[in-house]
Amino acid sequence: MKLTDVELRRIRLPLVAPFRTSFGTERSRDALLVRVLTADAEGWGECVAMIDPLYSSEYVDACADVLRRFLVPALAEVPQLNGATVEPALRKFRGHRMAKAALEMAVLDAELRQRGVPLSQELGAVHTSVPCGVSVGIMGSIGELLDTVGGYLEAGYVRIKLKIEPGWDFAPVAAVRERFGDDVLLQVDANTAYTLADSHHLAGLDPFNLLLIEQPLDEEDVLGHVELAKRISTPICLDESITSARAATDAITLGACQIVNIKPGRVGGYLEARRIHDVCVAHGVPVWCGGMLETGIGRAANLALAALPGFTLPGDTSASSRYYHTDITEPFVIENGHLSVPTGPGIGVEPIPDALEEVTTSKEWLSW
Ligand code: NPG
Repeated sequence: MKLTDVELRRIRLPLVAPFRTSFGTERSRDALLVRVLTADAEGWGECVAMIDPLYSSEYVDACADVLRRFLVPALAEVPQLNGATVEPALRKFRGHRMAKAALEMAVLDAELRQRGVPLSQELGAVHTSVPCGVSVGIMGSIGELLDTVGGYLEAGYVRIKLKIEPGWDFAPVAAVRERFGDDVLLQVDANTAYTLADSHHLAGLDPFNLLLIEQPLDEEDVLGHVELAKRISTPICLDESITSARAATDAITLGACQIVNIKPGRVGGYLEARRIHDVCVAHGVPVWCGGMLETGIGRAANLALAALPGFTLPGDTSASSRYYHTDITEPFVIENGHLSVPTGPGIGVEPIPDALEEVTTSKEWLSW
């Protein structure tokens, strides 16, 4: 394969409700889509970067810039292009994993469509459906939180993740346990909002039998997590800190985490995500698939990944209706607490042209 054309498309989808985390509030999803054309195939990728560099250093304008100026021109030089040759061709450019991941996803989609192979099969999936967890933002009141969690449980979600920050941690967890009982699979996500000095406070969550606490400390504070793990009994899961298979190996070996959240965008693509899965399986560390408020494009690919055997915990792969009134693909619908893994070639879904146009804010064909 060789690249013939690449389109960068910006879209904006309003969220069904604002989503507040310890680092900010998302009201709409301003995403970047990458569409690649080769002589025989078309492929789509979704970049998970947000509008501001608050979750990580990447942000959507910077991703578009690095794709336009460096990544796509470098890839256009590769004669034997396929999913596996993307990462080696882009390795000389430091960082920019979310931008690289979007481009790799589009090339992989094009390659697999041409070969007639579903992404799930290519990655080594063993399940045809995936259990759905849901991530619940920080709310204005406990009452609002309990109504929201109750609605998700009624809809069939099998695991609840509460976003926490100092001042919104113990009380929401206690309220959810009190209202919905000890059987609900419950976990919390701090998005780096605490320091090691909070370890005594975080130990206060131990009696609630949480599945895990996600990324309590700064992303670079790996040794802080090692120390925290000795002071609390809730298992620690890392998200922001795990940027590669090497970072995963180091964190696990040091004892910084007992569980890993895998987000393909954060680690540079689905192939590195699979390597992290393999590292975790080799160390007996459970993994689950995170989410970045993806449209149906990214969601389809995440479901393929989440169907691998090491994904033994429910992920943030929720139904389309949890995010958007209208998605740009056929919506993913929760059934008996699960979403079906797409079966078509490549990522197995395509944007619906009218729905895509409706939310498009800009489009650009690249030249090189
Ligand atoms: O369901 O896609 C989803 C969102 C899951 O909580 C979620 N994502 O830190 O993991 C995270 C968080 C996030 C949301 C990160 C928005 C960045 C932006």
